[in-house]
Amino acid sequence: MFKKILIANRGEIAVRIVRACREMGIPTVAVYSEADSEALATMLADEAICIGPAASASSYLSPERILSAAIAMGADAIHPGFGFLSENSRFARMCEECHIRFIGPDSEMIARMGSKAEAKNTMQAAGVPVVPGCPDVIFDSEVGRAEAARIGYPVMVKAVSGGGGKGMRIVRSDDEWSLQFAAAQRESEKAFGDEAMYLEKYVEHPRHVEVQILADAQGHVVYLGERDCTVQRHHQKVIEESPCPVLTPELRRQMGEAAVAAARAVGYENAGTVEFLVDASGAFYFMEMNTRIQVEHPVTEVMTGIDLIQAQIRIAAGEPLPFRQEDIHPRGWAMECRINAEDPERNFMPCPGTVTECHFPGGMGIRVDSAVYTGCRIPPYYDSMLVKLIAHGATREETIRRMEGALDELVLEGVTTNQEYLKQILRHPVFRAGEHDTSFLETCME
Ligand code: MV4
Repeated sequence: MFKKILIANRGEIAVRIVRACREMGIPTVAVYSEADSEALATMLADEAICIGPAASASSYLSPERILSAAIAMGADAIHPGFGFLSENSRFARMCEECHIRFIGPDSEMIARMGSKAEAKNTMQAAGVPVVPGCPDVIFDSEVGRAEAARIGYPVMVKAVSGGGGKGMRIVRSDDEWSLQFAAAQRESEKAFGDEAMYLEKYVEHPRHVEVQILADAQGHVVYLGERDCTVQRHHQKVIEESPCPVLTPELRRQMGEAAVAAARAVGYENAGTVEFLVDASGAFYFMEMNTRIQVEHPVTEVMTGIDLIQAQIRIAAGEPLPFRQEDIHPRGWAMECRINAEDPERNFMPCPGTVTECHFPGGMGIRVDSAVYTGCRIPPYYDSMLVKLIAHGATREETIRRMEGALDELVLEGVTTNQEYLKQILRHPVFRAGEHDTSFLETCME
């Protein structure tokens, strides 16, 4: 097992990783920027080291600074968490070259899944359902226009280097083609320095359903059920739940097996998430594979009783999975709400500040993942997520009621949050019926 793990992240996920390591008896090093010197993770980790100024580019996003810290502190592994360097294949390769274990898949796998067009073609070849489209990468607008006509409008233009909605446009007719293609390509060039695009049929009113998988170095692959992340705003997830309210047991098994086939096809190792779109008829299509631990991983943890961070660490250390598919029995219903320091009344503008008063809910089936404490400062430089509330119950209704109680009980003073907005979503009849699609927040929460 590793002798010391450096946590290349901040906020609640850094705290989450410290806790997993502590349980495993592995010493931890927290890294922090000048804006995070009083962060909870720096206090809970065994050691902490400042890696630079507040700006992410010169701290949490700097491979050189993080690797220097790991070498200086004698860490033999790095957990990247999510965001920041977690899906940066160059960083993973630098770790490999320095003989420091990157806790995740290897750098080639990250690069391979990072190319969304290549990932899609690989999955199609492995027999995983994909959205009909064009297998070729498109640079030229007029080449794309001809392909769009062949596929049939509406189509979706996506950035090969994209993901999470950046560099993506719906095109509804040939008249719109030039404008939308140019806009998507420009956005991709700006965000990823890559003008490569791909094209597929647009799926109307889909749900976002993702399957969590674990794969060890010995070639065992299991799925741990799905998470429905359909409640999103501008590609930011707001509420996630498991199981997906519209899947039949048969569809669930098919998607789980498709996710396992996807992982096997590429020789995947470590934790991964296979993202699907599910249309109104129940047809599902591979979208992307995320090679990191995800924000919403606790939903799967409370459903299965499996500690995903601990599993990631053990897999990276070469240990085989201690369970097989038939040992995994997701139980009940789970839901996560993301509490952000933002103002829904002011177009969800981020609201950094000092948390002057803080009380977390508890009781049956409630878990709180957070790095917030009374008196802590929320810096303006990073993501605005403050708290993840996770509720677990026997049924969807019981879980929603527990979540409503937790949202009532949660106190965060000094900063504006989306707490009330979340309560409104939970009360909405369309959400309550589980009948929402990805346009729910825009169409129902105006
Ligand atoms: C789509 C789609 C419809 N048709 N692809 C958004 C993020 C990226 N992972 C995939 N996304 C979409 N791809 C086709 N061919 C609709 C979306 C989409 C979406 C997906 C999941 C959750 C919310 C969404 C909101 C808008 C669009």
